[in-house]
Amino acid sequence: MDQLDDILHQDLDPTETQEWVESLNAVIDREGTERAHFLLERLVDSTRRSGGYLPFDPTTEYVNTIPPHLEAKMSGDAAMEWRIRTLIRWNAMAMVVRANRKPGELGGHIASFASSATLYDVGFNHFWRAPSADHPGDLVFHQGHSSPGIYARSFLEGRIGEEQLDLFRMEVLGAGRGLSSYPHPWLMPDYWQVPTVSMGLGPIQAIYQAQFWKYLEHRGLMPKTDRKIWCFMGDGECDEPESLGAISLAGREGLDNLIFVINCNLQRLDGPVRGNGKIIQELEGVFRGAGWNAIKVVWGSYWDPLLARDKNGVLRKLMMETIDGEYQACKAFGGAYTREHFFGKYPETREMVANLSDDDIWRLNRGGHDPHKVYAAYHAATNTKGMPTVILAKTVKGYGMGAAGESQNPTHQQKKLDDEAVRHFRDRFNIPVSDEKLKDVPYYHPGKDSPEVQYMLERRKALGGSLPQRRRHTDVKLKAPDLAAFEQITKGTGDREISTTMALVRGMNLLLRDKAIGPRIVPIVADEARTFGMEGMFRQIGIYAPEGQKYRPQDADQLLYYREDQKGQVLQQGISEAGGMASWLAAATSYSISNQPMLPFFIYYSMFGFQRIGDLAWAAGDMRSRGFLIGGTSGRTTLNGEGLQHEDGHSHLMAGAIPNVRAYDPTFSYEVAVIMQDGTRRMLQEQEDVYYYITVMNENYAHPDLPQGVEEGIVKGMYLFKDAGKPKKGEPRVQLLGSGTILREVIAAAELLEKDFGVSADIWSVPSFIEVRRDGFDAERWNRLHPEAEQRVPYVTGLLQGRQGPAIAATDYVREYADQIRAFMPDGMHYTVLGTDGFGRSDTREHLRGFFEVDRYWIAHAALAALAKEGKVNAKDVSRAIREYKLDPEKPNPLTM
Ligand SMILES: Cc1ncc(C[n+]2csc(CCOP(=O)(O)OP(=O)(O)O)c2C)c(N)n1
Ligand SMILES: [Mg+2]
Repeated sequence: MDQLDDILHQDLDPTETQEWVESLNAVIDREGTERAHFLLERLVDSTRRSGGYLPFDPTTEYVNTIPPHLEAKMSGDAAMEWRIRTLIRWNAMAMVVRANRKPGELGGHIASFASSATLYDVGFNHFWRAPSADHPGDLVFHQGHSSPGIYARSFLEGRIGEEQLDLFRMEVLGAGRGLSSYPHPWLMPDYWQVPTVSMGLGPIQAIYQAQFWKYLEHRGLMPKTDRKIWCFMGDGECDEPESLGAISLAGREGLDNLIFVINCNLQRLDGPVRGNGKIIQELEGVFRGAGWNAIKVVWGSYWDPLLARDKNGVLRKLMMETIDGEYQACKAFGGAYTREHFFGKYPETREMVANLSDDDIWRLNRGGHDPHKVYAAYHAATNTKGMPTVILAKTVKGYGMGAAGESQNPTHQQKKLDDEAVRHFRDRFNIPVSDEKLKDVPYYHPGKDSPEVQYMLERRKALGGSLPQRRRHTDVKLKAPDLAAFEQITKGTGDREISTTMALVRGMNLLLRDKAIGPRIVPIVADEARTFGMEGMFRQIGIYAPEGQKYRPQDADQLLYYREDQKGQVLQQGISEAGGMASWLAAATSYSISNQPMLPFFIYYSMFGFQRIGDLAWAAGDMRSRGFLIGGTSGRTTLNGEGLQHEDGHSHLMAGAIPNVRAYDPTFSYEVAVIMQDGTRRMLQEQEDVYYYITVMNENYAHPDLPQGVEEGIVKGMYLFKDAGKPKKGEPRVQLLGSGTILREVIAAAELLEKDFGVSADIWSVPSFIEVRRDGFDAERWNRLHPEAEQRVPYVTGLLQGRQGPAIAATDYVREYADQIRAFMPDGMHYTVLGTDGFGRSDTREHLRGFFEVDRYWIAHAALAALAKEGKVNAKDVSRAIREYKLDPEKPNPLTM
């Protein structure tokens, strides 16, 4: 890069250069910039053909991308907007400072919004449309820790009262009226649409949301519109892999409904983002390389006259040479310092500011603080066709905070301004708060009839209403098909052996046939459709491709060829689970964001789910997502040949930590059917804010018919699969529990126990230990709080009460999974849990289940050991089982291997 800089910035023959530049300018004047571009490309081409090495230079000069004469002019009243912005700034600061003068260490941020206030204001005043009868509305991803500024605007608009501002970060006390620290739809379901404060999740979601909007349009579910997604993010946030990891998709698919606004205040939490470099240049290169329209808003209008006088380019050269650490120091140390250390570097630039006072130099503003420059950039972005836009806006962190925070390294954490700093803030922005009142840092509202508020409201009215706002329910009414519609999978398979994955895919196909719901099914894969037997969908409903299929697929002569289509329904996200998940999130919140209820199924290797994209799954709960996540080839021993990094024995525990996830590990196809039907009903028909996690397996076996009356038990997480009847006198009895494929080992263990030891067993299928656990803890809590009322019996306690013998559970998951319900065993019933603790490895299923001690022999042995403890069988019987079933007592614990 340094070498390239040298080549590009050393002028060996300035006169010759000047002649070329003049010729080019003549072309621009006469025929326009397109013609000039054409000529330049030809010259580059010609140089390359002659053997010249022209490395790609992805960056442009360190000045605004839009030259002053091409700036769209702002239509509003700039003075009024400045005034409004100062009030927003003040109130945002006041809410954080007031919160932190109370006991409790509530935290909050001032400096970030201080740097981005203008970027938000111009959007709110001129660009962002709320949903209305005429427009579906734009979607704004706010930088999470800038939320005080957004609340402050709502306060002026009259949507949030003073007492509510004082409930910032006090949501328990606020009881529904508190203001959440960051954007959280879960906590403020009428206000925030997307959680963003986990850095990187906003940008990746914005990209897939934009793709999903195009998908809805191409598939005819929504009319084509000019609605836009605006994603605000920090320059430091760009370091997260999620932030930039999917930008090439946006470039490739030409997502012109997407605008990133990167607030480049050159600082993150600890210090400079690129002290030794230039973050704006770096990002410009990255985004341009990925096919984005990059608009730099580096300098404010006060620089225009200086730049206009920079005929020999020395100022531009200086701007380019100066690194971010130095730019930060200029803002931290003021005008005199800037004159000396910046302009003073070259005689030409020193001379340029000779007539300016130190204060004038200090006022030379950065682009992101100049509403005119920001407006021009937003205008250009919204009018860009065929590509996404990134706006790189240079700002000052802690703008207006003076010595308390402006461009200071620790400013991100500054939340307790002292009286002097508050006074400075007031004076800097001319806030009408008297000296006496200053110590309380009071909020300031100019009154609802004031010109400021009237102006704001008028602007918002013209743009369709206030923002942010969130839709809780869609008005599209849908009815879930009855269970009868799933007959194909509630009926047994006879001798035919299938996997639960096949059952699930059949279930999806049945839903696809439903006239109303069918088009709303969104199958999403991360390059694993074939793994899960979904390739039939390629042909049948097509793979979404915005450009259609411009080539003849290799397998065109096959029945199930790889069919890409503009109207395709399957979202094939390539090898990106984060992308698949972000895509799923867009579909799963479409009921709210686009008033279009959709039912997404994202199917993936379960190991690459909650573990890999866990933070997006957590955000999914926050966002009140509705849809199915399908953990394919799940279980530590069921996916037999893939080893340690594929064999999942714990995703259910992670799923179970998310409050609104309903997680199931079904064994039989009818269980899959009941869960799918129930989920479709709850999410699409009843519009409950829950989402489902279903693990499915690739092990083939025969499936029985749906037994009578077990539907409710399946949904609640446990039902009696086989009743051994009343025990005969003296016959030992056990209660066997299991889920997923290991339930089949449990069933086989019951046969062994009967045949080899005369022990009978009731068998319980437990498709969700999580649901059973939740019910149990809920009942327990209620009972503690209502000591004199009739006590609730936890569901599992009720089922097992009166049954005889110890209980033994086995699953293909770590022991904690089935152990979750231990507390709710009826009094006196011992509970033994088997599970697959330890790292997976490759071998046959049979060997793996022996290794992890969850096969039929280990289960039967555990049952005998439990009976022996109760004195129902002899220790010798347990030894006989160890001998006859060839269990090695000296085998090391698989946890340690
Ligand atoms: C995944 C994640 N890691 C860390 C944080 C903590 N954090 C909050 S803001 C911040 C600094 C952000 O810097 P930048 O993106 O430049 O935003 P700015 O405040 O400068 O606008 C950090 C590290 C977070 N919110 N999310
Ligand atoms: Mg920053």
